[in-house]
Amino acid sequence: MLQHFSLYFPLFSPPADTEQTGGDLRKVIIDTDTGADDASALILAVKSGKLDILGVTTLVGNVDLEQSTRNALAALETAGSDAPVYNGSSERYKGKKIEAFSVFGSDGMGDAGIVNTTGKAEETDAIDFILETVKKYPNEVEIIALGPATNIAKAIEREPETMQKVKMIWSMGTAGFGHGNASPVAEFNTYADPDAYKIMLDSGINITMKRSNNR
Ligand SMILES: [Ca+2]
Repeated sequence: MLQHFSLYFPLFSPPADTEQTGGDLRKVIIDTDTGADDASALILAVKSGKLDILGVTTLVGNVDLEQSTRNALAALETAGSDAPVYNGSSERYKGKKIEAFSVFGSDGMGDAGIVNTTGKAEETDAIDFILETVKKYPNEVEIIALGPATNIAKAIEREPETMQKVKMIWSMGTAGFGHGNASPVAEFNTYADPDAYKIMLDSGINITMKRSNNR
């Protein structure tokens, strides 16, 4: 069920009374179509010291899947994290191709030549990883969704009961009541795969939306 609708950013500013310490790190999966904004979020997530990043799952969105994975690996490497990265969806939930839509250059990182990672994604598929991890830590895992909801929708389709054990999905999605960035009214992550976003919203999983602060 939709718990909150919030109109502020960033994702990683917890309320003052929920600061985490020591071994009390929040278990998270970060789901990302990694362009420069998501790369910044990954670095902030690592450097916050508040999160146990169990894995990073990638998908097409701002860039294609291969570039998304490469950028995620580079961001984690830059931040000094060895969190594993898993390849996810290369097309929409219903099989249509998502046209990569980057406002950050052809590599999603400003074409600055800074993506030089030697790291590699894990062999395990992102959907398998999400489901295995939620089963391993029932009602403990939070998913930070920074891209289209395609991976999450596929996980819900495959094992809806398992996904009910996700503690919270933090979704960077929708334009709230403001202007969109993909159309005058639509925000990119919802616009890119609306069927997947609907499945996520209708799933009954606890969701907090954090709109993109575009305007
Ligand atoms: Ca994104």
